[in-house]
Amino acid sequence: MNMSNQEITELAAQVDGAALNAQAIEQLSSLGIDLSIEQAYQLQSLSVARRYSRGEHQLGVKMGFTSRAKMIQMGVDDMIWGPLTSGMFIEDGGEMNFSHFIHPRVEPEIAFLLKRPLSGVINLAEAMSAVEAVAPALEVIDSRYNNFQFSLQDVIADNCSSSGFTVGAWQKADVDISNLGMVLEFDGAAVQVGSSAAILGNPYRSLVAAARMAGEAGSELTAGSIVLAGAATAAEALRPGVHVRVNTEKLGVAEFTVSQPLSE
Ligand code: OOG
Ligand code: MG
Repeated sequence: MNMSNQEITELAAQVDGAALNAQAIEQLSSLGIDLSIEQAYQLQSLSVARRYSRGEHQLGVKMGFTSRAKMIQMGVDDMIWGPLTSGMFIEDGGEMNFSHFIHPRVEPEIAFLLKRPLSGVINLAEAMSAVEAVAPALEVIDSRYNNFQFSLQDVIADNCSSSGFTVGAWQKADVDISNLGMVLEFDGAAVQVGSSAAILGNPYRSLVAAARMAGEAGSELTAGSIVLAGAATAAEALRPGVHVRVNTEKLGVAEFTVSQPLSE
């Protein structure tokens, strides 16, 4: 679609405003805005730049739609990626403020901590050798669009629904993480059960893909940054007061509690 930079900048302000005010907006695609994938990423960068101008900084990146469970749940079948910022960080064992979200969901993930930068086409062994540590993780996604529905371009423009994440204790990267049981619990009861193998057959493949996407975007995954590999199961809707925990075989747990209504 023929769109000026100014139009894309204005859309970025709208998507960012929806996140900031926890107020859903109409899907861009249903407003007749037909973005290319490239324009959608341009919009994403401009919207995240607004977060940086408010004092947030980048902590890493997240991959999305790296499992069939997620692709099927959302009706999308391409991998996506976007930045994770300091404003999204939820301390392990801490509280997530429900009032800052629209219709948040949570999903079980694996996090990587990089000790070396990565960019471009790499193999599995190269990805593994760049990892300092791995951890069980939770991602909170909160689409800024009505009814949590979107096209591929819509969700890319909305920074891949990124809105929160928690990382459990870092573990040495020498654990074989290709097929670990992962249980997502609400108040101690399992709500999603899966395996890390659901993430592209091995979560390290997600890191390979993230490096490729960084290369294509002319950027890199930096040393010291976090990469979330993508959810192993479908996401679960959050509600006030619930205690959320992921228990991952060999890696342990990551957890947070959702605030009660009206708490600030
Ligand atoms: C988009 C984000 C997808 C994942 O782990 O697959 C994602 C969404 O489902 O709203 O984070
Ligand atoms: Mg995710």
